[in-house]
Amino acid sequence: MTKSAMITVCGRPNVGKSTLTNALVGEKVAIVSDKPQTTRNRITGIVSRGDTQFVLMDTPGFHKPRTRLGDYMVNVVRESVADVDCVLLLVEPVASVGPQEEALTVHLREAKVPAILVINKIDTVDKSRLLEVMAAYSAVYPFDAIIPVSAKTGDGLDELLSELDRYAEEGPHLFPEDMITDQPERQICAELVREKLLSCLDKEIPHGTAVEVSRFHEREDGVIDLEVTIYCEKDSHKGIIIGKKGAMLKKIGELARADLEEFLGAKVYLQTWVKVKENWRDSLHQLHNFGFTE
Ligand SMILES: Nc1nc2c(ncn2[C@@H]2O[C@H](COP(=O)(O)OP(=O)(O)OP(=O)(O)O)[C@@H](O)[C@H]2O)c(=O)[nH]1
Ligand SMILES: [Mg+2]
Repeated sequence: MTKSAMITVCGRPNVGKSTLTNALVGEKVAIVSDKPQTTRNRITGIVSRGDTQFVLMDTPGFHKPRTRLGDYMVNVVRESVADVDCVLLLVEPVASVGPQEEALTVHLREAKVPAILVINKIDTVDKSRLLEVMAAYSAVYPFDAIIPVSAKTGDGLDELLSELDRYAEEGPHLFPEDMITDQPERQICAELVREKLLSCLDKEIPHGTAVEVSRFHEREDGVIDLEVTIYCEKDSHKGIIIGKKGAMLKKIGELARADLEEFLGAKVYLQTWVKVKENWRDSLHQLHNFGFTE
């Protein structure tokens, strides 16, 4: 008999939700960076384990929004914690509950869903500190379980999956066995480019970028022609993204192309363009164009 479970991964920005999702899936379905607010949409990662299929939903980092894009992202989180079989609240291994976690527990209470506290990044702390972290969180919410993990090293992930098995219900699998995400190929390509913007650029600049695949064409010999447009918010940002004599854009393109070729399993001919769309993160019309609509 097959079983399945829908599981939402939520938590503050940068706590490792996408890293955990990728580690559980065993492949990269969500981009990762050391900057907060990397994920902007709900990303489905599918894990098939024995008879059970877990449909993981990676969500944007829960924060206090300052733009309409931020409003959208926070809404995605709110909607994603309702109507699932279990929610994972991912936290840093720190013995104090922050305002983001407080706010998320309010949503968990409202949604009346089972919730597991997942303490991530345990590779960065002494194990003896974990008891304090557990105590701090147990005081604010009655979690169904507490599981320390390291999404980076894989420590604790088997225990987590075994625990999640308890929330699976009998029924048909929602996705084919070999499927790992529901994102269209073009979107994954755009995200891979955005990941390089996040890793190569400083501070606010990558947060004001959006990436669109404007052309995806497979030649007869299998080479893929990919045209990608990078939107940014200011002329000055455009200059920085392009860099001196185009050096930065070249670096971003080279890094992205390597990932794109691996993902598509084909040789990629990549062309990148940079355009300015002022304040797009606050324009409902532009957000709609970039696919940030409910
Ligand atoms: N040491 C360590 N670093 C980790 C671990 N998990 C994630 N990281 C790092 O934490 C940073 C953020 O990881 P992400 O997976 O992008 O975090 P996120 O929660 O998805 O972030 P947003 O999408 O911005 O909300 C990256 O630099 C990861 O490499 C872990 O278990 N141990
Ligand atoms: Mg993420």
